[in-house]
Amino acid sequence: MEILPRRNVLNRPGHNETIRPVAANLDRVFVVVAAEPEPDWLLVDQYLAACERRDLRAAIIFNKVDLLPSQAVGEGLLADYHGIGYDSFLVSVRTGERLSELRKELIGQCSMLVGQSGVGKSSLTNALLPDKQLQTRTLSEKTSLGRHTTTTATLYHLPDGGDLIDSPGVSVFGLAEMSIRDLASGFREFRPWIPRCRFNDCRHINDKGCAVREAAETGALPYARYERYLKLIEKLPPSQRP
Ligand SMILES: Nc1nc2c(ncn2[C@@H]2O[C@H](COP(=O)(O)OP(=O)(O)OP(=O)(O)O)[C@@H](O)[C@H]2O)c(=O)[nH]1
Ligand SMILES: [Mg+2]
Ligand SMILES: [Zn+2]
Repeated sequence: MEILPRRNVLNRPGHNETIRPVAANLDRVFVVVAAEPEPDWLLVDQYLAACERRDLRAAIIFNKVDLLPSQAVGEGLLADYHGIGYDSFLVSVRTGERLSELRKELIGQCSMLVGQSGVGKSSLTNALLPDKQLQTRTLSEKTSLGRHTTTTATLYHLPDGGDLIDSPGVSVFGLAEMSIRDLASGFREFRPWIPRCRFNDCRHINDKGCAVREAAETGALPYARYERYLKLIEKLPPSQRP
């Protein structure tokens, strides 16, 4: 039997500091947010950086647009991400809005849904796989914060070809093995500026002559993303933060 090389592997920390593969040969990761619960943009940026680090294509799904006053509100919330080149899909599982567009994107690809609990990853998977009925939960049942209804990543074959992985999201994508340098290049809009920093080992925090910080301060980069970069640095384990 031939063992094909893995194109990319997503890891998460296992027990005893081991690293366990989550999914191999992924074509695209969809970071799912929703009108409810309120999007955790720090988490979104963490997922996106983890994808960039592994050369994984990423896109954003904004679910539950039926709960928004208008589509424009959703577009506005994603403006920074559009500006830096991430594709996005504003959908509603409840009304079926724009689901066919998403369905087309998934054909022949291996895609994975990640995102905080309750955004509707399993609901989306159900909607895209008519014969499956995965367990989803109602928001009123949301008593234990941080607990996921879906507990393991599971791969499903799509009817039109391709695979879809539903995941418990949060636990899958950590900052495992990321250095400050990885994190900075995981913010794709920083990349053109990084070589212009005065020092090679610039951390883009308070470093002298930092081009990234200056670009954020003058509005050449989305400032909110830069602020979240600073917050994510603080979340790195001390050993990854020399
Ligand atoms: N209003 C509205 N509610 C939705 C929509 N999609 C899903 N929901 C509801 O959101 C709740 C959570 O959905 P799930 O699919 O379980 O969320 P999940 O992302 O899989 O959550 P975990 O498995 O815990 O990570 C359920 O009550 C769904 O009915 C939508 O488009 N609009
Ligand atoms: Mg789920
Ligand atoms: Zn810098």
